[in-house]
Amino acid sequence: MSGVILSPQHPLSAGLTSDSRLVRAYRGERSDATPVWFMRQAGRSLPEYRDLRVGTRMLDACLDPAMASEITLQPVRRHKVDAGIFFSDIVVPLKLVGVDVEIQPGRGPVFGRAYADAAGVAELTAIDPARLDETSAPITEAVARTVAELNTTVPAGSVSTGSTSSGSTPLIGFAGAPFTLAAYLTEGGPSKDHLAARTLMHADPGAWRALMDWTAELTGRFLRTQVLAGASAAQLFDSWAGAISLADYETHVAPASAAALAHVHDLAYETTDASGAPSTRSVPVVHFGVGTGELLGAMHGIGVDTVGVDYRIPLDVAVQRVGEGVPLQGNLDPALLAAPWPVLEAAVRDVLRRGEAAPAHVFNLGHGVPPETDPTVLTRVAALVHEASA
Ligand code: 1CP
Repeated sequence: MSGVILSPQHPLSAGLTSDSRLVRAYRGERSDATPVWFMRQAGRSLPEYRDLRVGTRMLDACLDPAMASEITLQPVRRHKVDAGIFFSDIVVPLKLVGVDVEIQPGRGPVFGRAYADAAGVAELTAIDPARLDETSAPITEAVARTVAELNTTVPAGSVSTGSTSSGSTPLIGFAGAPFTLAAYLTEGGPSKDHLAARTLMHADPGAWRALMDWTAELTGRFLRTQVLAGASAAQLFDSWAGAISLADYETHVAPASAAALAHVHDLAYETTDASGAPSTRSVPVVHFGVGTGELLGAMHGIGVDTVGVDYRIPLDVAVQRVGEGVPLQGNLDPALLAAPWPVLEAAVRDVLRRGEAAPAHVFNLGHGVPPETDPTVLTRVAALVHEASA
């Protein structure tokens, strides 16, 4: 793909987010404090979210630009985190091209059927992923509204620690990686061990390849849409990649993840470097999965700037697996959010200390915020991260 320069109004091009703590960390620079955001920071842990969602189904909320935007902003205002993550779901692009999928409360994405064999895959891949470009207006609008709000009302570094960062809080766009989407598509819904996907990749490598190629094209377009509309970084969630071996990851998964990311790798913005000379930078990309200790090097190898680490591996060990010079994101065990404050505080400080082994660190959890989390604890953790790292 040939390079595309983001519009001058894009927050990265306009200089609003290019020197934010988050974007600087994603390019390997440390700033006045370690940036922090939480996976699943929007959602059920927030009473204001539960109020807003009453009577609206999950996917309807995702496709209502005003609602999706408001839900995205809620945790940014409340916790003073250094990024918003776009409120959506990894199955939204499937819904937008006409796949029969809903999100069942307490369960997750459920499909009208399972796409577990060649016939199922043929039916699915008969849909043209380019259809997304005709149906993605609610995504573009929700991102644009969110970014406009972040630019005007939620300045970056609005913390009490004497911040020197300026501009506005960046929005992170995200998409599901092909394997994680395939884990749902082949089962027809959530599963524990993702057996159907692991079977198909060996039982019918041709059908698997077709499924992965199609999914990469669709999810890559979804990610690109968010960046073009104003997201300042992109995160690819391969949440369930930890279910497979390194060999299977390299052969049957990594090429499709790389193909998905090709949809954003060509997007760039113009800026000036430290000496004032003009330079072009690409949009930062983060890659995360759960239980991926064995895969971290390979997950970095598909061409990402920052690797997200789950809570099973200390960050200083992750540095050795990913290779030095790579910024890391993570990795407080979400279970600790319910522990007594002294225990939690010690764990936060430990994560920060181990994160010093990387050139830059974005503090996060090792997976999503549990729905029953006390939101005041998250606010306190965000403040502690800023204070302790300043
Ligand atoms: O009604 C509800 O509140 C439904 C719960 C919910 C929410 C709030 C689901 C269903 N998705 C979401 C939003 C969502 N999904 C976000 C929001 C932004 C934020 O972080 O604040 C994000 C990033 C996702 C991405 C997502 N969806 C992933 C990857 C991230 C991860 O947590 O690993 C995955 C695996 C999904 C599938 C999914 N959607 C919903 C659920 C409960 C699940 C997991 C189901 C399972 O266990 O397999």
